[in-house]
Amino acid sequence: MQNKKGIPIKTPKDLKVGKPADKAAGYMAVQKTLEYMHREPGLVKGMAGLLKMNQKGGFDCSSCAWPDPDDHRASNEYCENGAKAFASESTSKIIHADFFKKFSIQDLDAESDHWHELQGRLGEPMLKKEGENHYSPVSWEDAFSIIADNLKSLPSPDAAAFYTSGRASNEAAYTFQLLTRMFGTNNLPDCSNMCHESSGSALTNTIGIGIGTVTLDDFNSADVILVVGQNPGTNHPRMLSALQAAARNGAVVISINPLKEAGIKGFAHPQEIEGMLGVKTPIAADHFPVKPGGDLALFKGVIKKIYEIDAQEGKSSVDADFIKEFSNGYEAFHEAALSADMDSLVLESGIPEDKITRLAHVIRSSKGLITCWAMGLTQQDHGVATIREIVNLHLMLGMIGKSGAGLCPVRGHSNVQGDRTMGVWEKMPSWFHDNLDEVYAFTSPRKHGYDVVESIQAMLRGDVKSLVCLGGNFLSASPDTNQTRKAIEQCDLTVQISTKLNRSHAVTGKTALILPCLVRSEIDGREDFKSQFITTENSMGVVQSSEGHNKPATQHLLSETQIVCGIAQALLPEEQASVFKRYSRDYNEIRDDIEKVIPGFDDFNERVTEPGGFYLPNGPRDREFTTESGKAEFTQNSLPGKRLEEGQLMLQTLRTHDQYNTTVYGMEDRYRGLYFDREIIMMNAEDMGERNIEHGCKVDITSHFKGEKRELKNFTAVEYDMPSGACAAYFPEANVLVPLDKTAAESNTPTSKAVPVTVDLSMK
Ligand SMILES: Nc1nc2c(c(=O)[nH]1)N[C@H]1C(S)=C(S)[C@@H](COP(=O)(O)OP(=O)(O)OC[C@H]3O[C@@H](n4cnc5c(=O)[nH]c(N)nc54)[C@H](O)[C@@H]3O)O[C@H]1N2
Ligand SMILES: Nc1nc2c(c(=O)[nH]1)N[C@H]1C(S)=C(S)[C@@H](COP(=O)(O)OP(=O)(O)OC[C@H]3O[C@@H](n4cnc5c(=O)[nH]c(N)nc54)[C@H](O)[C@@H]3O)O[C@H]1N2
Ligand code: SF4
Ligand SMILES: [Mo]
Repeated sequence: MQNKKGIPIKTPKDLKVGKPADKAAGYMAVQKTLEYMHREPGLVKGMAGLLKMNQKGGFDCSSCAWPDPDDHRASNEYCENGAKAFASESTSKIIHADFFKKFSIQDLDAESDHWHELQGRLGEPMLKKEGENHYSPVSWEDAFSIIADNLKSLPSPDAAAFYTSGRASNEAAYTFQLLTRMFGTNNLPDCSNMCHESSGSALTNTIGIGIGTVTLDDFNSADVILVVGQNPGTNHPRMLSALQAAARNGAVVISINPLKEAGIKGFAHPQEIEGMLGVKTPIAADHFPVKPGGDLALFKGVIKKIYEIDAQEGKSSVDADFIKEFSNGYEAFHEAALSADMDSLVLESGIPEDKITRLAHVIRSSKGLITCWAMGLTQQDHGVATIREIVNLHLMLGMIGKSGAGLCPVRGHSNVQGDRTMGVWEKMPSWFHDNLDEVYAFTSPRKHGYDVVESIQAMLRGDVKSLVCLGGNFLSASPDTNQTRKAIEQCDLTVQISTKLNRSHAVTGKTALILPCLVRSEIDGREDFKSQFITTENSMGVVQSSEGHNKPATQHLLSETQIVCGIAQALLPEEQASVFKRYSRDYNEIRDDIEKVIPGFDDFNERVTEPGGFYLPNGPRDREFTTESGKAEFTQNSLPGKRLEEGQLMLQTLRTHDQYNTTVYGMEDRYRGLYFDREIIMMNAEDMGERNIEHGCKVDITSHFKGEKRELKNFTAVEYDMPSGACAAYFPEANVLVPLDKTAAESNTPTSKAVPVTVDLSMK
């Protein structure tokens, strides 16, 4: 198959549906790794490069944020999807000026995300001038001064927004937020706003820190592990090794998810002989097919049942010592928990009472409980309340701050947690600003900035006119693609610091820049500049160094940090610019200043060169809770109530096994048995029957919010095992349906897992 420009693409439209896999990984994972290496960098370069991934002294996998083992590391410390990420970034295909001469931005926009991915690495800085439809080459110097001139001409610094995606290194993120604040705004939207913001909100207010409390080691001593609203087989594949080891040690792993995801059903370790032969370790001991958004009701049900069983058996499972010494608000929580109405909890969770009782028995007898979660919880209207209820469960049982127990929000991008630690947030606390002011002798702006949704709303109002993006794909990752497109096109300037082509290069402000950067596996150094390493922080708060060993894709590339420093030097007054000049010559200087501004980084440069890095302080691990009361807070969380009108289904938007967010590596969703089409909607058989929709039929999907309608036409309906009332389509194709203004309470996260829709047979 070829596209209209004669470029071969492999996007067969004919839908092939197979049987969902009953295990993850195994031999196919090895085969797929080899296929991707062959397609992109070539086998020799690819496999040699992989041996450096996640090794001490090597480079950190840029895909997900799952941690590496502290001590022993295998020589192949990666998974199929880590290998795909590496293959994608080390491809031998390069996009040069002739490519942009051939394709206008409209041509690029007409192509699929998969086609964008197949074109190769961005090779040199490119500029699209106002009124033109093509990009042409620009020097780095000119690019920096175009940005500086535009930003200086704005009516106020608050008319610019500075977006960060979670692959940026600590050094790049730190310099980026500093540049933004020295320029004079806190408009620092980031991908976290659309991701784990609900976890941050819930955890900060209850345990005093916005991140998880467990270490990888805790998985070895836990006896019950809940995996809630997460698909680790695809999105955090090596988490399955931790779950497999825990299961072999006798731990019970329980999945709570409307879908029975493959990795959780069984896992064949591709690097163990039995695994290669497909012998699987069953991981989930039990599966709870919760209704979409039914988790809050389920956890309330479990809590109520624990009290009931305690009363029946005359034996309390509550940790009274912990509650007394370390917590606040228990009595009110306890009273509210008892008064919850079990029938409504069963109805809202979709889980029968006897199953809730069974889950309560398992959790009640646990000596070490870990709860893991991801987007299935955070991207819900009541995501913050649900996570707070999980915190309640852990607090009442004293399951925090002891070996084998704790809270585990599993973070997305490889350095998304680090970027936040570095100050990429639109509302950093005042101590952070105080420290910045002291170290850099300036007055940082204190007014909170815009998050992602607020930035788009401000662009639509005309209040934000310039958007500078440190990585990511702002257009396709954001909700409501058509509104976001309009917002971006109204901007005067959009800047993308990127590695590979994506839709945000095709849908732009009047003037647009593509600034291509190095990837982590490449050497960041030149003849006049000693090669540098960078640092990252994983999902469990370990900070480590990462150094590339591969030759850069082209000689025109700069590192993210160099690019940020370049913009800062062109934009800021001399005294401030000189800081960035210093930083760009030696990243140790950046780390020395991070140490002064951010607690936990003492002797940063020294400690980070130790193999394996170091853990950041984490109060709750030692039962220190830095909330206002100084104690862990119990909360009361009410159920969301009715969320669907008659005839509506709840649509979730999720990832296939063959993509990294908006990067579509291939067209398969292997573990779900779905091949070769992304424009599909998975539905429950009964819901299809009621609508006279047969498997394979074309349907139109309409989302409903506050009387507004958003539509996607001609999607293919696929019968899939999930609770009635639920349906699923892929991110980013289905983002058109996600309303911009429908966000989670408190965190303002778009509710990408909770879109009320109607589905009808297509007319034509
Ligand atoms: N290979 C690969 N790895 C990745 C990514 C990628 O795209 N590709 N993305 C990275 C990023 S940024 C992130 S944030 C993570 C995302 O990791 P995940 O959160 O695992 O990603 P999703 O595909 O959004 O899957 C969400 C899961 O939640 C379930 N779910 C949906 N609604 C509900 C609900 O109401 N209740 C419950 N209990 N479950 C529900 C879905 O069925 C699905 O299994 O992965 C990271 N790692
Ligand atoms: N409907 C729906 N929408 C969602 C979600 C969902 O589940 N459903 N998930 C949300 C979540 S959890 C997230 S995190 C966001 C993701 O939002 P983003 O982080 O904005 O999106 P990505 O697809 O991860 O960004 C991919 C692009 O980043 C660039 N890139 C890759 N590596 C690097 C690098 O090392 N440096 C730099 N500078 N650039 C690089 C490449 O050009 C690539 O095209 O999407 C959110 N949107
Ligand atoms: S689990 Fe995540 S960090 Fe580890 S190799 Fe796989 S994709 Fe990379
Ligand atoms: Mo994410």
